[in-house]
Parts: sequence; C-alpha cells; structure tokens
Amino acid sequence: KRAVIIDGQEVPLNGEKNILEVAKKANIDIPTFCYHSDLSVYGACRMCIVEVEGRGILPACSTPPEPGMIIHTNSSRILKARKMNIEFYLANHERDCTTCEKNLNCRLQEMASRMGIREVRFGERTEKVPRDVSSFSLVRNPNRCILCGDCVRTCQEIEGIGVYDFSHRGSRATVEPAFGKSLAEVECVYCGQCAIRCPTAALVVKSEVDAAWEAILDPDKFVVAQIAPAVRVAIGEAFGLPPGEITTGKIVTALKKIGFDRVYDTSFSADLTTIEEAEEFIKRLQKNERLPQFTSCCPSWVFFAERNYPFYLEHLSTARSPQQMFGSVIKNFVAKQEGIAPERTVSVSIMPCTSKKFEARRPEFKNQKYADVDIVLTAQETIQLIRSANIDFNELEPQPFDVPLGAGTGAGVLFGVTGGVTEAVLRYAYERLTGEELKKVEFEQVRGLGTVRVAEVEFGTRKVKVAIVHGLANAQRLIQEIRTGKRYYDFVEVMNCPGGCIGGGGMPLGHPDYPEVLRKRAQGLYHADRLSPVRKPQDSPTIKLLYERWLKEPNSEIAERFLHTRFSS
Ligand code: HC1
Ligand code: SF4
Repeated sequence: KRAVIIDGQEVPLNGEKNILEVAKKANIDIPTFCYHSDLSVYGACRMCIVEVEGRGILPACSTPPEPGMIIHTNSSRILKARKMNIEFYLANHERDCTTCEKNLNCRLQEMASRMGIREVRFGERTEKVPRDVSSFSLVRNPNRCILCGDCVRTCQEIEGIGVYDFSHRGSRATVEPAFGKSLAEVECVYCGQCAIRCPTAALVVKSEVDAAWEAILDPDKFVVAQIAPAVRVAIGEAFGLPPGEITTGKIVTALKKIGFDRVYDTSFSADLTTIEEAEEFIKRLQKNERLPQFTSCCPSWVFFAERNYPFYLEHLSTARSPQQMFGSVIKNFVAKQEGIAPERTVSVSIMPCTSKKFEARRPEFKNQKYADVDIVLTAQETIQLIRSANIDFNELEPQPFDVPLGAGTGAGVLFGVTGGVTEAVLRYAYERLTGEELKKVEFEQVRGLGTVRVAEVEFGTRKVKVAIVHGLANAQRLIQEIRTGKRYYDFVEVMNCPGGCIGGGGMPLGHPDYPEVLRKRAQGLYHADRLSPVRKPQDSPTIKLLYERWLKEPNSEIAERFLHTRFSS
C-alpha cells in the first residue's frame, strides 16, 4: 500500500514531493522558515526536521516520502533540536519585539512562542549594522535577518533579478545587495516580493501611516482616498475573514470613521485606463504599428522595461495606471468641483503594492506645487491604520463609495488579478471594433493562474493575439521569445507579482499556503465582477459623465495631458 505513518496516522501517498506536503494532508503543521512551495528547496533553516525510523533526523522539505516510512514530527530528539535551533536564531537577532514592525506577524516570534522558549542560553549579538532606508518602498534591517535565504531565492526565481546574495562568513554572515550597496543603488524594482516572504522584520514595507494620520487630523486638509481593486478581497484576512471575502463596503466605512473626507474606487479609474488604453490599441492595430502593445499599469514592470528594454518603450501603453489617473482626477477635477485648492487636497491611495509608492513619486506625476498622489498606504499599512483607530472591522456596516465618482465596473475590479486588464480591454475593444454588443462578457481564455496564457480573439475579420504573463522572471522569458520572433502577439499584459495585484508585496501577511490564498483572492475578484451591476467600462454612466464634463473623448488633448504619460530609459 502506498502510504506513510506520520505521528501514528496512516496517510496515503499521492505524488507529494516531500514529507512537508504529506504532513499538511494530515493537518500537521511542521514549522518552517525557508520553505515556500513556489520557490526552490533550500533546506537551510533546519526547522522542519523530522525523525524517520531507521533513517534518523531529516529535513521534511527536501525528503521525498517513501511508502512504509514511519515518521515522527515531535520525538524528544526533534523537540530538543528544534528548540535549540530557535535559541540560536534568537541569539543572533534583535529581540525588541514590542516595537518591531512585524510584532504579532513574525514567524520567528510565533515559533518562539509555539515552542515555549523562555530563555536564550546563548549571548545576544551586540554588533549592530545600520538599516537601509534608501528604497521608496522597503526598509531592510540586517540585524533581524536569520539567513533563511527566502529573499535571495524570491528575487532570483520569481523576479529573475537577483538583487541579494549571502556575504561574509561565520558570525558576520549576512544577506545583502551586491558589494554592500543600498537597495536604491541596485536593480530593485520595489515590488516587495522579498518582503512578503521574509519571515522576520529584516525586510518590511516603508510605512506612511504617520503621514496619513497627520493629514487626516489637519483640519485644513481635504483628504481623499482611492481603494485599489485587489485590496477589497484581502484586508479582511487580518480580521479573521477568509481570503477572497469582499469587504469593499466595510473598508469605505472604516476610512470614513477614521476621517477621510471622500472615499473613491480605483476600479473607476481602471475603467478610464481601459478606455484610454484600448483606444490606443485600436489605433495601433489599424495602423499596424508599435505592436505588441504592452500594458503599463504595473510600476515594477515599467521600471524594469525602462532599464532593460529601451527599444520597447514606444510599445508600452501611454495610458497612466489607474492609481495615477485617479490622482490626476482628484487634483484636477474633484478638487475644483469641491471648490478646494489642489494644494490643500491630500490624495491617499490604498494599494496592494509597494511599488505604487515609487510610482507616485515619479517626477512626471508632480509639479512644483503638488503631486497627484501624496501618500500610498499598502494593505498592511491600512490594516495598521484601522487597528490604531480602535475600529472593530467585522462589526462595521458597509457603505457605498462617494458620488459622483462612485464604484467602478466589474471590468475595473478585474484589474487586480492577472489577465484582468486584458479582459477589460477586450470587453471594450470588441464592441468598438465590431459595433456589436458583447453577449458573454467573460473571456475565460485569459483567466487562471498559469504563468503564461495566450488567446486569440476574433474582432470581426481581424484576429487579435493576446498574451498574459505574471512574475518578472516569466515575463523576461516571454519577451525573449517575442524579440527573437519565436512568438507574435498584438497585446501583452505584464504584471510583476505572481497572481497580479492580488499577490502584491504590500498585502496582508501570515499565510502558510500562499498559492491557495492567491486562488481564493482571484475567485473573490471574479465574484465581485459578477455582482457588479455594470460590467463594461463603456456602459458606466459615471465614465460617460466624466467624458462629457471634462475629457471630451478618449485620447483627446485633455485626456492626453491629464491621463497619459511617456517613458524614458
Ligand atoms: Fe493594481 Fe491597478 S490593478 S496596478 O494591481 O492597474 O496596485 O489592485 O490599483 O493603478 O486599478 C495595484 C490592484 C491597482 C493601478 C488598478
Ligand atoms: Fe527583488 Fe522585488 Fe525585493 Fe527589489 S523588492 S529586492 S526587485 S524581490
């Protein structure tokens, strides 16, 4: 019989790669620091050791299960070794837990608590290294690094960049960017994927919560929030709700209670991006120029392209990202409508993404007097903001977004999941090019979490080839195939993070089964689309109103000035 016995329980084998996976099937949660199912196996943290009868102590992450194995995850040898391991980690680690950014979200802290560690038998490292605060999005604190290598493998395998490596030896061993440079001096694209996998506070999101409070508490400021699509299916996780549960209305209520003057939906400006980007695409299709058109709403991808593909910059859509379009709408339209000077208006975006902090500070989105987006709070920081305001999130009564720029369409909500921008553009372009009503708005071909998805869509007589890719390492492989002429596409959607924005580097922490969480968040967004009364941007009355009252028509001079941008290498 193909089965193992694990802690006295018989567990059938069904192609599991390692003992960890078998244990998970039996609901046994073996502790790990360096194991992530979407990264290569490193086997360095020694937390997942198990005792296999007749074989001795082995790491569960790199040991394949064999039929007949008798495995103990909690023998006295294992317990002793694991405790000692944690004590070694703690000896080499700053232990100021109460003031640490990761307090209550730290895996090392959780393990120490789980194992009941009450004293550390080895001395604490006293030599301190300065923190690296050079990045727009992250803070790196080497004194909290436990050398698990998660960031090294994440940046190498998911992003294909390889910012970090191990350096020095013995007690001075550390992980850092090459030649001890700061994050701002290397090829980092601010995506935060390393930080979301870091088990301690060696890599954390750079917080702007204090700046947000300051603006909110200043009676002279008019504070306007926009909420990104992906955030709505994840913030609930921090308050005990399952991933994928839609909490849009509760987030609006929470922000209103905190003191935001207006709360808007980034999905609305995603509809604007769709229309501006689709019209640009249609023109390029008709002229057969600058194809493939690449999406440009993901700032990490744009930054990477600026550095590595200068010859493709003309191919990027010039439509600004929804965050920046909304920033522009807030400062140039809403402020006027409300009779408040843009300088007094503080535009805050609530994002899944650490890289949006960098995007908001790009010089093209600022003038001498003000920036279009002043403060970017990731989902993590927003959770902190809600907690610090003493709000019981689960008990909140949902509220709608403010009018007149209310909610976006279902298509706009889909921006938060890989393939969503493409689906939104297809919903618009199909009707524009064929003049027919789209009967079935779902484009199932572009959905799913496969690393590269391709589809061919018929627009009357013209067949359009689209490709969707997420994770920069995958994107680099796809672009290589396009450059060498091995593949041809008319439209390519690139998102830096696995899953798209639902996998953003600023999303809530603390999930042992990350790929499953991404699947559920994706389902949440598809559900939100189905629930939307309007599912195509061209049918949105508010979008029509904005064009009538301000922008005139897609790609007009005003639209170009306020909603488009240029890229430079
Ligand atoms: Fe995204 Fe986007 S989808 S980039 O992931 O185009 O961050 O959610 O807000 O701007 O809409 C992020 C999400 C987000 C933008 C939109
Ligand atoms: Fe690499 Fe992204 Fe981390 Fe920068 S933020 S080091 S690009 S994983």
